[in-house]
Amino acid sequence: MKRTALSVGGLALGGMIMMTGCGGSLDGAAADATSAASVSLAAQRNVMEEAREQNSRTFVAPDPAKATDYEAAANGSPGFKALAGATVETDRWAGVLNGAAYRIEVPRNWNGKLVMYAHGYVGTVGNLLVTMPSIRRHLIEQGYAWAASSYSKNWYDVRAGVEDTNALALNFKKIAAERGRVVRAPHKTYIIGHSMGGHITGAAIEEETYKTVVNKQKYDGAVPMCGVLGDTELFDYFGAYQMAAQALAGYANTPSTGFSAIAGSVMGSLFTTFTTAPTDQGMKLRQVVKHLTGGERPIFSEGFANSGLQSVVWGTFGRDGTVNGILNKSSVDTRRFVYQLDDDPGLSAEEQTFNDLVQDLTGDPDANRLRSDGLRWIPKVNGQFKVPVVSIHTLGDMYVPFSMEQIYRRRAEANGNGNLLVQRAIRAPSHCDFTIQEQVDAFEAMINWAENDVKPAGDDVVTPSTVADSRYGCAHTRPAVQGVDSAGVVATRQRMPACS
Ligand SMILES: [Ca+2]
Repeated sequence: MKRTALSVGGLALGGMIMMTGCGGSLDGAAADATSAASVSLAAQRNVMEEAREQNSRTFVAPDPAKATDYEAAANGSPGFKALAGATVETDRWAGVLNGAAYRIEVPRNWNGKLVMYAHGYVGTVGNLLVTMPSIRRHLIEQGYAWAASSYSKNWYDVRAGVEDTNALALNFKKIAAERGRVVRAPHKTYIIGHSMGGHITGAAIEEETYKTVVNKQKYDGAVPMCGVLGDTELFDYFGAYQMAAQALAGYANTPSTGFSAIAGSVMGSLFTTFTTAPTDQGMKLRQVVKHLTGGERPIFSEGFANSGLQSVVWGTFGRDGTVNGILNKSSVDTRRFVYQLDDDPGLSAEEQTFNDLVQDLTGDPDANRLRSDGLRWIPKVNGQFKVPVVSIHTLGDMYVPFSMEQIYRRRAEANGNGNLLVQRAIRAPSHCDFTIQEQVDAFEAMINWAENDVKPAGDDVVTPSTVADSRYGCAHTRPAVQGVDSAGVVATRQRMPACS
């Protein structure tokens, strides 16, 4: 057994995920990223609200002049270098807004539309990080301006991410003027993001967000990619996975927060090599995880065997349910899960026994309640939105699993908004490991829908027989291209089962 997972035991939501498309840091400085008037209002309201560990953490915005691609903008203010080989000229500005670093790029022949980019989780570190959109070349060559915030806080602070991204959008015209370029306000503003940034993207367009956020920004369309679209249900999944794993290894009654003491033994019981060679008990875990993550489907096998990403998932085990101090109490609730050891949706006697054996985790129903001082600590993706959404998700993602899309679908349908949501399954085995073309296709599909009322094609993510088809995901999966996509994505895609 390789004990690679043990070395990441201390990582937060996933630790440092530096995969294609999952940019840097995240978290934001929520309520304090605002106009003076709304700040003071928030401060007044804040008196009645409890504090939390995240509030006391401090963060450092990077100095734009120290970036490896630093280049002064035309008027001498901080900027960054042009994209190599870009066919259009742009203005590029870097700076700090309300404690969050940002980058903005505006083509000289700007089309009047702004795309906000929300990056993924950076980790439990103090240094903030700005990440540029993976489809930067496409955006600027099509005339779009883009802007990206580091957010003013790290950790899993979606509240800060939404506030700081909105604040940057609201300040776009003002920043341009300060840099010597007079622009009109964007006539369309869109939002796209990866992973935790997909959560931010989904949350940013929610009615509850418009009502409770301090920095109020409306969006005309959204593209969440590999997004945490089930919001806190992601942490329920981690909890269920852990409790099933330890039960299969003979530790059903060990407290969830006691995992570090049994981690090695659990892994040794379930794998001869983590996670590519499961034992008989490990094969049962594989079934459990398959159904927790979206059901029988192509690329699940490759995803389960992706030991690097699985190590990140196992690194979340043993937590106390507060998402590392984002909440004050645990929100994790596993009671609704039915653990499947086979592909029959019914419960066999063995499954019944197993479900009785696995410990339930029960969170505090108020752990992530509505607040009077702004967004919830973990903003919700309720499925209450009024703009077109095109989401993409890889089928083999064990970290932010495909089931997030199924949850989003059900929530949108429950609120009568299923007609505004198009989802696309991508045949890849990791987290956010999309090709550039898949991301460009999703973006253009959303734009054409928002602006020309042409609803794009998508995949049914909830019908089990459809999702289980061996060709599921072929419709929107696009080949990796050498020199365009990362070497890792190019290599990985060659190992995926062909669609033809
Ligand atoms: Ca069954």
